Amino acid sequence: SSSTAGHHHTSLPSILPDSPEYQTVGETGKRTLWVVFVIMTLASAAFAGMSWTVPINKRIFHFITTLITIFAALSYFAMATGHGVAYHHIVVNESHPHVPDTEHEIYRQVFFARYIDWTVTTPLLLLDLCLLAGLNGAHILMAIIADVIMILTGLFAAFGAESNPQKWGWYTISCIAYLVVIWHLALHGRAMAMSKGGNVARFFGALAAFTLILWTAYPIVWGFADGARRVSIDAEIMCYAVLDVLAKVGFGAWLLISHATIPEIGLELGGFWAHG
Ligand code: RET
Repeated sequence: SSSTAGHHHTSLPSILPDSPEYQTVGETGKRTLWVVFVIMTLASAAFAGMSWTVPINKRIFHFITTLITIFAALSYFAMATGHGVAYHHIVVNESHPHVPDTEHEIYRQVFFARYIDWTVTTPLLLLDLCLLAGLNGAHILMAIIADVIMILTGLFAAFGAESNPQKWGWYTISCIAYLVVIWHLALHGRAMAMSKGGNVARFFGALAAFTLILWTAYPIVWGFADGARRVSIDAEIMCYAVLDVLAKVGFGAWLLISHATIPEIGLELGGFWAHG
């Protein structure tokens, strides 16, 4: 048998169905989840600490950015301790020459805690970028709603069947929603940031490009891991770990350090956030 869980039935006649294959987290994956939990916790403390160096009416980016790593720490704690994970049952039809087709069953772990995390943190990341650009409420709301649709349809794709359009249909819908998000950032966000000119325009361009490259890696990793099942659970965990640390901690550190050195950032936000 090609099954990884087949050690107990090697002597059974082949007329019996193949036993299911389990694709689950290993030691490396678990250790990676714990490491990222620690990184997110330390980053949350550091970002919160940085907020005390500026007056409260200038802390909106510190507030949003600290929340992003706090939510990530919660999500990684859940996953490291075995919460927020479910088995996705996949039935694959296999055809063989000379003998009847067989059905191969796979149970692959899906860490749905990620999608809960992303539903909250990707809108907050977008909010950071939109406020930096000085985008109006209407465009911010549209970008965030498209983003939430992207994540939730991605969650449905992760549990989608492969015998009908479910999985790749939801994936396609999610990618279209992602294009709507990019549209708002690249078109409206960029135009608003450019109209501010100078340091803010330059910094928005760099941070948005960094975001665009990192975010685009997520659907690619998903395609090889959840999608085509060519990547093990542990490798999937490691890919997302690197991306999450860069997209949340790298992004946040860059934003908050620049906030301290570029005085024009967030100059007009006082009225909305806090007076003083
Ligand atoms: C999925 C799969 C379906 C297609 C698309 C996806 C996009 C996900 C993105 C996630 C970004 C996550 C971040 C997390 C925190 O740091 C859901 C993977 C388009 C863009 C930035």
